[in-house]
Amino acid sequence: MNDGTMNDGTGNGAGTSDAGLVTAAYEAIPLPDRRSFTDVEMAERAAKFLEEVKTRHSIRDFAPTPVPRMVIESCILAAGRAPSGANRQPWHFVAVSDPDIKHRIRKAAEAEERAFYDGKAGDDWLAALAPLGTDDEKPFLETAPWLIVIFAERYGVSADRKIVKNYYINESVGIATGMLITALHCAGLATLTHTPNPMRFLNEICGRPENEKPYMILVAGHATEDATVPRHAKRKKSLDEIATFR
Ligand code: IYR
Repeated sequence: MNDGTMNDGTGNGAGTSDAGLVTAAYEAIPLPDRRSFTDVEMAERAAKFLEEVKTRHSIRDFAPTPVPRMVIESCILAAGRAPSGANRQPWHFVAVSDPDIKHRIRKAAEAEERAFYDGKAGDDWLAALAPLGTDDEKPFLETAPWLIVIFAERYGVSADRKIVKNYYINESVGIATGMLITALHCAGLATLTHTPNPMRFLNEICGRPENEKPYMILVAGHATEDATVPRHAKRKKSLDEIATFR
């Protein structure tokens, strides 16, 4: 049975060990944490959050300044509150601060990126990336204090070693990743999403099983004093372009 340990924020129990997550029966409980705000309060809160996320910028110039593990733990727990298909929580986060592991990730990632920028990407893709100024050198993979390697659990394995299907895996892990980025930003950290495809090398380096597929590396830390961002990245679409109200 699910004894509630899934929800105590300890991060234990997902996937392989907690059969209750897979077999629990329906049981309704009163809505926890009910909150109610006036329309004015909601508008203020929404506007305040918008201002907060407007100050999020993907950066590539990371300072070596350490960041306490506790901060990363809270942000990962926040990501773990994301909704997921059948509440399977099909994600695993490997938070790397070890310089040797970061070095190995950098070397392997740069090998993939060299192939990408040397032709694998194709002309259209390289043209699309030109205004971002990216290349195959990824020093931030060693400079930044934390690399959070996000894995998508393609299927679970129950305590009795049976395969357990997961649902809407990409959607679920995408939402959790968005929440992680937002949590890190709200904590005061800068991030970069990095996808040195193919990323299978990350299983070996991070010691993750083959039922988990590397989804993304999220680089996290502080920006250097002279950090820059590409102007292109700050051209955000207007509300009219991204939304229709009917
Ligand atoms: N993974 C490569 C290429 C890259 C691809 C996209 I789409 C970007 O928005 C940025 C980079 C790299 O990290 O350089």
